[in-house]
Amino acid sequence: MHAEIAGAGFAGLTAAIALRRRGWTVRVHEKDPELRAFGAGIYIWENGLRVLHAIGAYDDVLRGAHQAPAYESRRDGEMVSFQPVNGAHPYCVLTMTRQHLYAPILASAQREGVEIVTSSEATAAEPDGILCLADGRRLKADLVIAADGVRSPTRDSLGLPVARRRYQDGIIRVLVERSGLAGGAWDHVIDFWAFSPRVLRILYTPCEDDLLYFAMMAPLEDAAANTLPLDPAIWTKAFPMLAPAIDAIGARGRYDVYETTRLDRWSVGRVAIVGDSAHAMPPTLAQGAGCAMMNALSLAEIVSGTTDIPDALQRWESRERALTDHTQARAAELAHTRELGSGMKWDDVGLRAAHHIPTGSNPDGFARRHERR
Ligand code: FAD
Ligand code: 5PR
Repeated sequence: MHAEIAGAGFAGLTAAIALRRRGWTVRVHEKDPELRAFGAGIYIWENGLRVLHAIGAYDDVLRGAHQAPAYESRRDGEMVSFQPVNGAHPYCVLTMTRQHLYAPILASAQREGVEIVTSSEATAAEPDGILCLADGRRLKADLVIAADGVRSPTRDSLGLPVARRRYQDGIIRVLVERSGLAGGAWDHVIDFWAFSPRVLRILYTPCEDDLLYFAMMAPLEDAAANTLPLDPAIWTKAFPMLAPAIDAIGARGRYDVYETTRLDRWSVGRVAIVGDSAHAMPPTLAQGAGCAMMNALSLAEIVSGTTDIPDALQRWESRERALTDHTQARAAELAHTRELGSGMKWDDVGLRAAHHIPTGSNPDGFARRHERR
């Protein structure tokens, strides 16, 4: 059995590795000339770690990723929630740069013999198992996977109705040196909110290699706070304790608005749509990549051992969709209400995905490692 995959992101590579491990030949097409993750930092909860374990990337991701002892939220200087995480605690979440997550997944794909073609842009897919490329070639496969992200041309070529949303709030994301913010509470994830005199937020995230990931949010109408290069005076006034790191940001940083998608169905014939191309969600629960990787692994598991691919793809969707829809809906609600400003809610409603055992993973083979760096 052979698969052609559009997109070498977290979803495309996860599907590729999982299919190879189940005996498929796999070719992945990446439109960019280079294989690397772009963007700043990322959170991976236990569900994502279980997928990484199932695709042979867990040990390398664990090594050097940050294991925060606690996740806290502070509003106008007051602590509004505090949750010990990692170690022996029921919640497990690692934080890292995106490249730290991407490199071991890519290395595993290469070890497994996944063929990856760079500067290879997919333009369309056809239900009987054809992937069309920008250079005019038409590649035939038993399974075609559209894993080409939120603006997926491969998905769009199928003519499915796509519900898209662009959110009001944008966010500046940046990696910055720790600049002395180390030890004690500085090793925690801290969601800093200021509501008065001005609404501003910095989600403070320690990563590996003594880097911090800052996600900096201001209301859209606050043009001064949303302009790059950012004005350190605005942010240090609200968060004076972060001044050493804010002052080190300089010209770095990227501004993005949240974009989301929702489909009526995740497959047409032999074409599966997976990851952000099917279900991009606001980052408020930090589950976009987690759900993308879970669904990619599950896809490989469910299509293996059958020859009726279209039927298997429908079974895949029936099995996985409810959890993804639930997570996407809750993430959207949090993005609307700014509820996180009153503290993260540590309940099963928001964190159901984090505790899910992904289809295709080995529930007994995965052991959380408790050692700290
Ligand atoms: P992508 O990562 O977008 O990968 C798609 C790939 O396809 C890319 O390599 C792209 O170059 C390639 N491509 C595009 N078009 C083509 C084409 N035509 N042909 C070939 N290749 C193509 N998730 C978490 O789990 N935890 C977090 O902490 C988290 N934080 C986030 C913070 C923000 C601000 C945002 C916006 C998102 C966050 N996410 C987080 C979500 C996460 O980034 C995405 O869900 C995840 O990257 C989706 O993976 P993907 O492989 O589906 O898509
Ligand atoms: N959580 C994470 C995150 O990166 C963001 C949010 C929540 C991990 C933004 O980037 O609330 O927007 C958020």
